[in-house]
Amino acid sequence: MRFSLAVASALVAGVYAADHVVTVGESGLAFNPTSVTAAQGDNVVFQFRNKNHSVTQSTFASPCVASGIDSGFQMTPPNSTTFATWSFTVDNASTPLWFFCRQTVPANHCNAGMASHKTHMQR
Ligand SMILES: *[C@@H]1O[C@H](CO)[C@@H](O)[C@H](O)[C@H]1NC(C)=O
Ligand SMILES: *[C@@H]1O[C@H](CO)[C@@H](O)[C@H](O)[C@H]1NC(C)=O
Ligand SMILES: *[C@@H]1O[C@H](CO)[C@@H](O)[C@H](O)[C@H]1NC(C)=O
Ligand SMILES: [Cu+2]
Repeated sequence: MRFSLAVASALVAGVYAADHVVTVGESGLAFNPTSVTAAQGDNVVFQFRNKNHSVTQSTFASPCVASGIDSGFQMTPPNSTTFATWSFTVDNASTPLWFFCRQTVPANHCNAGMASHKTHMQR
């Protein structure tokens, strides 16, 4: 499972920052949505919906290798109605940023990604 972030534009003074909510593990081994285009100053909020996942920064070249910020593992029991969240503020103009889940037990979640991260590349 993979996730990417692109920055569209700098935050304009006087415009409120937006929250972009991304669910993790809501339906299988996936981020939803799989990519977000945000402005600098916006927050990206990951909501851990089920099982034991992480949100871990990587690179385009090595999409399943940790490099950068990391949520740590977040365990959500079955049928939970409350969810742990982890967020960061988009403050770096050098995007896109790439993220994956580094869970490998019982299976490698990054390798189980539904789509190639290349399809989410900002054009
Ligand atoms: C979540 O997964 C990690 C890595 O596999 C493991 O170390 C940790 O114990 C797990 N947490 C729970 C609560 O099962
Ligand atoms: C979760 O909810 C489903 C549907 O109500 C139920 O069948 C299942 O036993 C529940 N699982 C747990 C661990 O409570
Ligand atoms: C942005 O860059 C700063 C300084 O290099 C770093 O501390 C921070 O973790 C970065 N944030 C993201 C979301 O990559
Ligand atoms: Cu995972």
